[in-house]
Amino acid sequence: MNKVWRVAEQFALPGEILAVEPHGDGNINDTYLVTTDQQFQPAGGFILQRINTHVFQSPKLIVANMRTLTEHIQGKLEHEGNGPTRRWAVPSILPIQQGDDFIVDPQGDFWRATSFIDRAHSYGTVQNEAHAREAGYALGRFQSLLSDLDPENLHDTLAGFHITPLYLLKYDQVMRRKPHVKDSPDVRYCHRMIAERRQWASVLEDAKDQGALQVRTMHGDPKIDNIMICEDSGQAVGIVDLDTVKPGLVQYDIGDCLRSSCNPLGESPSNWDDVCFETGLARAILEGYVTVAGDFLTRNDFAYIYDSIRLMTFELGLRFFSDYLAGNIYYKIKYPEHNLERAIVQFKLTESIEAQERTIRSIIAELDLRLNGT
Ligand code: GN1
Ligand code: MG
Repeated sequence: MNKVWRVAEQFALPGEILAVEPHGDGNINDTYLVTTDQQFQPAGGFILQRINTHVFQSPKLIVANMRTLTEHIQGKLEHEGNGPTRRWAVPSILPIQQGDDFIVDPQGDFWRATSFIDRAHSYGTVQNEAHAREAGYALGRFQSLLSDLDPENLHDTLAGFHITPLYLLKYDQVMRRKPHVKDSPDVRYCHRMIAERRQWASVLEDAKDQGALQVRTMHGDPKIDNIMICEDSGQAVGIVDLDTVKPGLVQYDIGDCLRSSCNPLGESPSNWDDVCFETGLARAILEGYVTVAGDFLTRNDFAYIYDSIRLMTFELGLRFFSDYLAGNIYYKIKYPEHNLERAIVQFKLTESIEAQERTIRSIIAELDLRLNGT
């Protein structure tokens, strides 16, 4: 019996474990799907994760945040009464037999389990416009359910997450250590992309400091892989991966969702010259988003959507590239140049967004007008 299986057995399960298999494609934590012989979970199984404590240094705070937000959402869903009739699910933390929320094994690894969303799965890339619309709906629905959860009630599980100027500082620090990477046109391209955009990279933080944007509760990682689609209806039924739910800007979420969902080739295509930001998909996502987010979005929120899409894409390129320079200590990699290639993909996507600024801004303006009038 392997180690993961032994950990899985410590959770409070009425049935026998049938299988423990690696699940998903996460870049940080190790994720397993545990299948049980009883239908105690609607899906007959649950998700078990080993939290990467190099990244999340206080994993107990993640579990505490998850409790806070699932209780908040469940409470709202129960009181919705005549509200949206669509199915919506939120993963909840599963207790261990001794009643605690997590396990620290003898090696010091931190494990937690969450319920599985039944009859639903996610996709690594966007499938079509209907899928994109559902992704937008999911983000709006999630944010709207959390729009009255005071961010002060949540811990900061990952300090500095999505604060782009801090990623620039990290990049500068790595560069000062003179990293041992081979010089190449690809590496020079990445340095140039960063140098040309660093003045602008504080755009969201400046808007926050000036009071134009307000800190709310965010998901932090609403990429297409984390959006669950119902197998029966094709509708979005939830967002998973709640580790980075914490105080932040809704713009980080909007930008991250669009950078991921409008790139049909995904984060690791073999030919990055074909990487393109599809504005038809962007329209579909934002249309789905505003059907549920219209209630809490301000005009300023709309004003910064274009910058947020461009910035979150650029930021992920900067984060991948800095990790490549630092010796690949943050993201899991499959081969030595993986983070460099991931960075180039995000930078190509950034250029594609910039080349279509006018079209993207006009989609946003049209939706703003539709919702808020002149
Ligand atoms: C990481 O581990 P995963 O795949 O859920 C990262 C996100 C990135 C994403 C890119 C905590 O998420 O910010 O957008 O990779 N999560 C963290 O695929 O850094
Ligand atoms: Mg994640």
